[in-house]
Amino acid sequence: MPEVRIHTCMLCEATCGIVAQVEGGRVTGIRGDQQDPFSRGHVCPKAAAIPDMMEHPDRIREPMRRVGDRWQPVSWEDALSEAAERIAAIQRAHGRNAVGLYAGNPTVHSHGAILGVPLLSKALGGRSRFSATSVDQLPQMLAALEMFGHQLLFPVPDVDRTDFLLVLGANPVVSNGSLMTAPGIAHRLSALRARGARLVVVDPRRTETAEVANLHLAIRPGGDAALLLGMLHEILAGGLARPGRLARFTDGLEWLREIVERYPPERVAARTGLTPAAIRSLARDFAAAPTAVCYGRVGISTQEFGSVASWLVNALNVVTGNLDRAGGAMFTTPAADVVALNARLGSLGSFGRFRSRVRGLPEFGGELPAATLAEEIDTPGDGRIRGLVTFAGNPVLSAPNGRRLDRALAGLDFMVAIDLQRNETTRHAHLILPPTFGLERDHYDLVFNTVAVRNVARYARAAVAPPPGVRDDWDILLGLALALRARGGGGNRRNLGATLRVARALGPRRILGLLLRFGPHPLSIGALERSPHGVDLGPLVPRFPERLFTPGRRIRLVPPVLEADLARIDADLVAAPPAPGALLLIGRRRLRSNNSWMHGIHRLVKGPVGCTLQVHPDDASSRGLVEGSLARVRSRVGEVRVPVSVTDGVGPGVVCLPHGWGHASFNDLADEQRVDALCGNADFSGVPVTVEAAP
Ligand SMILES: Nc1nc2c(c(=O)[nH]1)N[C@H]1C(S)=C(S)[C@@H](COP(=O)(O)OP(=O)(O)OC[C@H]3O[C@@H](n4cnc5c(=O)[nH]c(N)nc54)[C@H](O)[C@@H]3O)O[C@H]1N2
Ligand SMILES: Nc1nc2c(c(=O)[nH]1)N[C@H]1C(S)=C(S)[C@@H](COP(=O)(O)OP(=O)(O)OC[C@H]3O[C@@H](n4cnc5c(=O)[nH]c(N)nc54)[C@H](O)[C@@H]3O)O[C@H]1N2
Ligand code: SF4
Ligand SMILES: [Mo]
Repeated sequence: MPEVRIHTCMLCEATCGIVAQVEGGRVTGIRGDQQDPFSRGHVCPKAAAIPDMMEHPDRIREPMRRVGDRWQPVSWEDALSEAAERIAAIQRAHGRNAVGLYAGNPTVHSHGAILGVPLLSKALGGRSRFSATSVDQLPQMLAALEMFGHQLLFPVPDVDRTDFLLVLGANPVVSNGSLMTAPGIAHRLSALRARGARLVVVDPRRTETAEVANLHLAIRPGGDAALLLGMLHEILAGGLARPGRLARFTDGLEWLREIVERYPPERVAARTGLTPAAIRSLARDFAAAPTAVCYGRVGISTQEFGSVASWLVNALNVVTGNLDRAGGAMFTTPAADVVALNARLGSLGSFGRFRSRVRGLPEFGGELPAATLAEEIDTPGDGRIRGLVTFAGNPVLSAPNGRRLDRALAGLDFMVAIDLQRNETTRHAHLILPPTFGLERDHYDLVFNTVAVRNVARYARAAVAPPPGVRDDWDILLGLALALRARGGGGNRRNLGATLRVARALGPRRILGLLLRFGPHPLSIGALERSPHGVDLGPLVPRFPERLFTPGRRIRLVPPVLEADLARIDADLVAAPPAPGALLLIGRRRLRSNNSWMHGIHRLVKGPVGCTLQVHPDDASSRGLVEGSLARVRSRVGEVRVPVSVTDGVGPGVVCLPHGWGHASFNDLADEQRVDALCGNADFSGVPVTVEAAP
């Protein structure tokens, strides 16, 4: 008899509730959970691929050791002690910074991993920490740290109640939302339109989200900071600012007005590719809406001016009175409050406490930018990275200049990867340690409940037993940390022994239980288990000024480091526009793929070719390219060959390629030297390329 088990999809930020059919210890089907108060039955095609991934023939089911290019199984005991031994030896000989750590995206999709990675990081010590943060939302964290005093205070667009949603550089209809956990976002956007609210999308490509919007504005890549300055000018110079109650605890309103005085729409328009009139009317419509929210994501974050753009998005919401109010950009009250926990542990965030060895890029939150990982490995000298741990990541496909990183990894003295598969990155490891996956483990969304459009909580128990040879990420991370400490790896660090002992005694379930018990809602894991479909804790409510972590609980509307970065915008505004015929490359996501790692699943990749270069008809014809023909795309750092798709969805001068594909990787073209110079976040938007018919 099939059993039915309730769980949560861990593949993207939407956190859809799922119902799994389990027969003979195997998951034989997945559907949306109609009784889930948050996701209400929504799922996308990826959910059905969870069991495919769990049962994939290429999945690694026991620890593997690489000898030359042969892989052989090894016991957990041998694997952990060998890994610790070799890491400790490198650190003894070359110092703590000689062993690096990269924590990839799925870290945030598992409470065991998000709690466990800091343990391994502490045991390794040193400064060579990297993660997906710096190829993603780092600028948005910097803006939150500087303006609100805490790097995790992400404003969430109140999509279900707003009268005007302005989307900059996000495509939630495909990505299913990011830093905005909103399962069934496409339905929520239709409901938004149906109630008469407006949706405006600013994006160089006419995206799937732009297709359902009232208005699409095709911006020139990297032009968002200029656009926002022009909009703020129109609002502040035009007397349209209405900060309301925010004025009581906001510093810098007058200062911002003086700053944006310098940026009338006529000055910034050319950089945006939009007309001054379009900028003015967008600003006026936004300011006039009863409630409105500007929401910016990957497209404004992974670009040259990501930090300034992220700051100005928040500033626009503040001056129009839309921050921290229903229908605007709000803050959650999560049941397990990791924002408050981090504050209590004294880690509000940090910026620029130290700099990277080779290029001098700044630290953020104890990490260095992933764009500098390859050069930190391949540049000789004191402090060079010689050993690496990767956790749930594939930076060869996800970080800029993947070719260089690929070569660098091949030169490491030792590498260990914690992952379920061999991929472009983990193939370089000497050891691969395989984790449980999918419905084989308990699940609670520690991270995504802090960015959800409603306050919700849901705890899922593992639905099936894992293959006997794998371990939970938590156990692997803690096990490696303990083994390292036993061998004196990393050197002496205060409290490490005590921290690891407490962590081992509690485990992730009891840590979560404590967070729930001392959180803002009276909840326990037991209570959540009695409501497996999830508990709705109500709509978001205003949290400021109490939730602010700045001195005196004030919003810093004009953080000095961000204001200083306007000098780069000023230079950019007078820079020569792209030469006629030049092409700028941007990225896209596809519904049936997930960053770098689900292309091995037949169910998802069958059908039309997904990895194509979108080219405008004019640019195609001037290069002799037609639909389906093979193009050679070249940048400063590399080249790929990829089939062409001719479409006016991209404007002339813009070409678009998805990232994460091994055979034609976007990041073989993305240049590791192109970063947001303020914080070192990768810049994937507007990579200069040449395109020609492949010989
Ligand atoms: N050009 C370009 N590059 C980009 C982006 C872009 O838009 N354009 N996007 C960037 C963004 S936003 C991100 S977040 C990064 C993501 O890039 P990465 O941080 O590299 O993450 P993924 O590509 O998702 O790789 C996930 C890996 O984790 C493994 N994995 C999956 N689940 C688990 C698990 O539960 N435990 C463990 N141990 N392993 C697991 C998978 O097998 C896979 O190998 O890419 C970035 N790179
Ligand atoms: N199906 C699927 N879902 C996913 C993922 C996936 O790989 N597949 N990845 C997950 C991850 S890790 C993340 S972080 C989220 C990301 O979620 P989103 O932020 O919604 O991601 P994208 O779809 O990459 O949207 C970024 C948009 O920015 C646009 N853009 C590029 N340059 C610029 C620019 O200079 N200015 C402006 N205004 N726009 C620009 C691009 O054309 C693109 O439409 O998605 C998550 N969900
Ligand atoms: S939208 Fe995201 S969370 Fe929902 S089923 Fe698809 S991948 Fe899973
Ligand atoms: Mo991401």
